Amino acid sequence: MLHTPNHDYRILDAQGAAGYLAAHPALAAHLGGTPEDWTCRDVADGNLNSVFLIDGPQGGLCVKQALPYVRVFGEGWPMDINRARFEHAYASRVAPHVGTLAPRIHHFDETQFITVMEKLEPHIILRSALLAGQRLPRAATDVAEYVARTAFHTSNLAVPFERKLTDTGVFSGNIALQRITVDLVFTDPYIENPRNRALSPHLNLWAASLREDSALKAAVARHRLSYLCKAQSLLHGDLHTGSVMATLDDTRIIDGEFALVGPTGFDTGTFIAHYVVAWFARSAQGGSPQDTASFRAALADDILTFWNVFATRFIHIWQEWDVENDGTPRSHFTSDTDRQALDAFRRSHVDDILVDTVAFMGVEIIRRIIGFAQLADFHMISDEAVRAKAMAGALSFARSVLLHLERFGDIRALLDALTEHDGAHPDDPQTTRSV
Ligand code: SR1
Ligand code: MG
Repeated sequence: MLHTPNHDYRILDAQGAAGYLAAHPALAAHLGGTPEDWTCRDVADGNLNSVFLIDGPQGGLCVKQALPYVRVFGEGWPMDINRARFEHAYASRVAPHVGTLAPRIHHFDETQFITVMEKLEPHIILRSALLAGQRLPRAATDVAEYVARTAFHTSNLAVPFERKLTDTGVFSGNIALQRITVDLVFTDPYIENPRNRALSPHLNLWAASLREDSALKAAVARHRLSYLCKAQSLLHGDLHTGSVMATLDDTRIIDGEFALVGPTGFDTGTFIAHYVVAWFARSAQGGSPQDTASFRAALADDILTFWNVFATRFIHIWQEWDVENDGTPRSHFTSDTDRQALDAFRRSHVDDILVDTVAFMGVEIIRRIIGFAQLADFHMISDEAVRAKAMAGALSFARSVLLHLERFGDIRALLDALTEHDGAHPDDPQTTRSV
């Protein structure tokens, strides 16, 4: 029997979503006309929630409802519906800092776990754009700006620790979704678990080799602990290219339901991981060698831009921030020498975030190939042997960076390593082990 959160909770279908708006005059006014004039589409695309777009003569709205189970799996995998509250709390907490980089939220319903927000048009999901070979050149810059702002302003570098601990308290309640991340991202890919969906039989040897790789599991343990313990800033918590909607000149970050206070590099690393996946998948997606090379060069460029914009903006926002905080109290940095030391500390702090970024990127890539939550980037490759080869390259790259983090103190080193792993073989997980 379906476990629902309260007696009044009802799962919406497309018609129900329109009816819901009709029953809320302030929302209906956005659409104009009467419900008979409206059209409603079910556009659910992610793993967890229902999403509907409703259009009227004057405008459109997006209605999102948290289901009490994992949408793509079904009722056999219950999922805490309170994630909608955390998504709303996250959106509210970051709103003063991110401006138009997030959609406008019009309404949140705590009983129905419904969020009504601005309908983004003509935005498309960033992953879909990349899959279609379309470049949205602002996206990497805008997401970097978003992460720099949210990471800085929710950290001890910006606010008194009391404020930071209040956030930590609120988001530490988001237990169910942190459990998903701990299991699906950090644990399942390194054990036999029926949820895993590694491409069989092609990647059986790779999956076994990851399970048997003690050094890799120790590296992953280090970063799993960091995810659990390193309370640096409020994270989006699931910042992949499916959590970004963009046009050529506008970018919005959506879907903050996995929010937690954690290591800043988890957001930056997750985002870069999905560009790396797009890079490895590209050669097998059927374009000409020239098209593949130029799209890959663009993706590498976007990764570089993303990191450089993040690092520069994070430091700049910090330099401009003249408000008391408990991370770097103003009373300690009054002379020129103090300020130089502070600047050096800023740079080393961002260098530390890069190390975390690279590590979390590696972990995210592995889980997207071995674990439950797979990606269209690879699954659109119909020839499984070809798909496995692209996946093996990405796995080899990810394992290598996790085992040799000391090599990646510079983002360019990461980009250079991409090509070294492009030829990794599905049948021979050991060949590239030392690369
Ligand atoms: C059961 S949920 C699987 C994945 O979907 C979400 O987007 C998160 O990435 C999660 O790990
Ligand atoms: Mg999502």
